[in-house]
Amino acid sequence: MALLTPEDLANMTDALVENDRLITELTTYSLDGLCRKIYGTAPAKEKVAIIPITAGGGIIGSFSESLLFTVQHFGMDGFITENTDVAGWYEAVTKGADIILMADDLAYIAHNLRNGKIAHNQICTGRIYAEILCHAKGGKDGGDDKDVLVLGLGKVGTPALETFLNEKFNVYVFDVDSNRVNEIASQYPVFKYDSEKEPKSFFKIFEATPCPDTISESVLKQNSIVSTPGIPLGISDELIEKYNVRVVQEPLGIGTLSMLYAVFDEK
Ligand code: NAI
Ligand code: PYL
Ligand code: MG
Repeated sequence: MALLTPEDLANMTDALVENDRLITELTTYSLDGLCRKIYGTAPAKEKVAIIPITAGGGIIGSFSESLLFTVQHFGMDGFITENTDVAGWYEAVTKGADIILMADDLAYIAHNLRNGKIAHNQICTGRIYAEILCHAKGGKDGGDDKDVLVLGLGKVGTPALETFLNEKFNVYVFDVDSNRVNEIASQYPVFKYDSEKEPKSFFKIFEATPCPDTISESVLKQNSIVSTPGIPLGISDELIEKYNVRVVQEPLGIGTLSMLYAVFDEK
């Protein structure tokens, strides 16, 4: 898994606020409103403990702080444990935490200690960025278009394409790894996207790769919407401007809110 850097998180607070505004404009739902709708859950004054984890590559500067910002920005009570790892877990539980957030290099999880629910960042991130596109309205621009392009078929892209299929989208897929494309096409009713044999442009594009410039001019329409957790951003500034592309992308908070709603109690 590609790991975040402190640089990726430098503008995270502004990005979360700006993306929430854009999501509301595109879907008519605020980010927490959309999470509430798709998971059917709601916060109930849970206390969220964030435990810094030193395993593997260790503490990422601003990681825990970005999680705390997300928790508090959406009106929840949270704290970062003073201790790390196992001592941090002990501290979290003895201070009355209801939900634990913690990440090592392989998994970033939310665990609700009261109801036992557990959520994985890659799954919840794929789901929420896909749901944003499913709920995006475009009127005459093509918001009701049921075609979507999914670029990157890894741990985030796969739950995204499952979300699109559940919402009855025609899902076109591409991955630089052709074995992965074949594997996905053998398991799901998707179309393999081939830019040379059958070029096609899309109003809705989902991207989850760790590479820049994965979104080429040929797949864009005027006013396309790109929903992408991928870091770095897969579309150039030049193409964003030329096609007036609306881009939903933020490094940590959107996926984190999705994880929290995945473990809250049903409303
Ligand atoms: P992964 O490694 O499981 O999957 C990435 C997929 O992209 C692979 O199948 C790979 O073959 C494919 N790929 C690589 N280069 C490509 C290219 N040029 N064109 C098409 N496909 C290409 O990674 P994962 O966990 O799915 O993460 C994807 C991205 O999302 C990473 O950049 C990760 O850091 C980011 N991420 C962001 C989050 C957020 O909240 N913004 C949360 C979780 C992950
Ligand atoms: C959570 C993400 C999204 C993209 N890549 C994943 C990543 O960077 N994982 C590593 C997180 C490690 C956190 C570190 C800390 O500060 O507690 N152990
Ligand atoms: Mg995110």
